[in-house]
Formats: sequence, C-alpha cells, structure tokens
Amino acid sequence: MLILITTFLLIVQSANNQVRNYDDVLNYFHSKYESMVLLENAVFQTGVNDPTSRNGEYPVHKVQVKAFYIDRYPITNIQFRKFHQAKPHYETEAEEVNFSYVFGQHMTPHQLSRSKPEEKQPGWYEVAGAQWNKPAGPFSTVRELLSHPAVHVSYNDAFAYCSWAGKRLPTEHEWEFAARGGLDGLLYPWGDRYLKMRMNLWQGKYPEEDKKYDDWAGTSPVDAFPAQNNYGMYDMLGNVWEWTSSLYFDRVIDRDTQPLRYVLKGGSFIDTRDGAYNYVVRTANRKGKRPQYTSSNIGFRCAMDLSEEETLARLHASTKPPRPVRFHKKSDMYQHRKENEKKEDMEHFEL
Ligand SMILES: [Ca+2]
Ligand SMILES: [Ca+2]
Repeated sequence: MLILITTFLLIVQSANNQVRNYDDVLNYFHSKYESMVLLENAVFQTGVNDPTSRNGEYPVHKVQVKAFYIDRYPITNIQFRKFHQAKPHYETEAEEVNFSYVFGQHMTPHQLSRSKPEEKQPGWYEVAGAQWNKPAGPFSTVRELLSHPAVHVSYNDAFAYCSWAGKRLPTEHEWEFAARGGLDGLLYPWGDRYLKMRMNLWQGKYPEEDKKYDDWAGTSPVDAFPAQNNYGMYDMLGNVWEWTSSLYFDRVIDRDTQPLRYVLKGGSFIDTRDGAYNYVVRTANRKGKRPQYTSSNIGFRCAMDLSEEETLARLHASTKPPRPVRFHKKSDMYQHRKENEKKEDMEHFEL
C-alpha cells in the first residue's frame, strides 16, 4: 500500500514539475521577447532613390525622431497569449467578424475545400474562424508557433495590445530609423547587398511553389535569423508586415477622398527580394491597409516614449559641467599690479 501511495505521489509530482517546466519555458521566452532597444534623438534619411517607386518611398528626404524605445522583436504568440489571458473578454477584429485572410499553402486540404479564394490576391483565402490562436483556420493552433509573430491582428488590435502593455505603436519614421541601424541610405538593415539567411521571404514561382531557400515557408520564429542590424533589431524585414501609427496616403489622389489607412513596413513571407511577386522587400518599402484589415502575414511590434523622470535624469546627465567663472577681485588686481611694479623696479635696478 505504501509503495502504491509513494508511486502515486511521484507521478503527481512529476506531472506538476512538467507543468511548471512548461510555464518556466514560456516565461523565459516571454521575458526574452519583451526586450526593448533605446534609440537616441536623430535625424536620418528616409526613403529610397528609386523614381519608379509608387509607394511614397521616393524621394529620399531627411526626417527627425526623438529618443524612444522599440521592441527588439515583433510581438509573438507567447505575448499575445498573455494579453488574451489578462483581457479574456477582448475580442480581436478577426474574432468579431469571424474571418480573416489566410495564405492557402498553410491550410489543410479539408480547410481549403471549405474556404473562399480571394479574387484580388492569388493564393489567399477568406477563412471563417481564422484568428490569432487559430492562424490557419478553426482546426489549427499556435501550440507549435509560440515564438512566431502574432498574426490576424488588425491595427486596432495592435493598438489595444500596445496600450495594455503601457506602450504604443511606432511611427513609420521610428520603425524605419530602428530598421536602418545607423546605416543611412542603404537598401537593407545590414547594408546594400541582399543576404539570403537574414530574413524570411518568398523564393520560387508565386503562389504555386515556395522553394524556401531561407528554410521557412509561412511565418518563422522571430529569432530564426540573427539580429538584422547594429541596433540588435530582429525580423524588421521579412516574416510579417508590421503596423505603424502613421497614416498612409496615395500620392496622386486627393487625400480627402482616400479611405483611412495605416502604414505597414518590412514585407513578409510572400514578398520577394526583387519584387517579381508581391512587394520588393527593402527597408524603405511601405504599404497601407485599413485599420480593420487582418491576415496571416501581418503582425506588429510596440514602441514607448521615455518616462518624464528618465527624460529629466538624462537631461541632467547630458548637461556639460558649467564653465569656470572668473572673478576679478580688487585685491587680486592690486596684488597683480604690485607684482608688476616690483618686476619693473627690478628691471630698472638691473639697468
Ligand atoms: Ca521563406
Ligand atoms: Ca517584419
């Protein structure tokens, strides 16, 4: 009997340990992906010198950003899961309308047969029940995708998440400044040369065959590739497009007649290095989507202002020590004069 009880207790304990270990692992990755980078006040060149670009990347011009924090990684499913646990009644927009756009290659044949192809975007399907924790439709899960970026989040969902975390969405200029890593005017965060194993894009004929020369079809973990630049930013280019808080306008159309759209940056797993299919992936590139839009290749990361205390402390820390002030005391002047007189006397005497 005693042996039976001991065995039972050991089983219960090991089950507890497993649960604790799973939570420990999640907590470890959660805190890792919470990392932010502090970037200082700066002026930099935004855009690309390509007159054929119609997305508003051209011409290159100078812009200013104030010191800010930005997430090192896009928001992962681990983090979005925490948000969901803290705000169980919050419904993402994909949940509210009960559909989102999913790239067909990542759906099961069963799911494909039940989904409506999207006419304007080859390869895409309108999928009922697709949402952040069911990214390929109702029968999918994020269990194996916890370190992948959270997708099927609209601008409004991204805004809600960042506000809950005490943060905000980055502006387009902040995002681009963080992506450039101090290298002004270059195509990619690491330089001007395309490098295959630095980001998750599309290779091959679209949408039939993704040759996945970069090892990934669909989304990848946010740290599948090394940091993309000297600021230690991960996954800026490729993997998923990222929402910013900046408004998007077509350049040649009257602004008043345009729908409300926000700028997305970075390109995604269906975009290409040369723009042969979908968007050409480079730091300057951008597109606009309405704030309710959701799909399996759009995610986000947050930014944050410096707190008032921090701004004040940094202001004092950066103040140069005051220049020494010279006081002209009368007595000093008198002494000075006396010494000079003495010197003159000596000279006179020597003569
Ligand atoms: Ca890929
Ligand atoms: Ca990205």
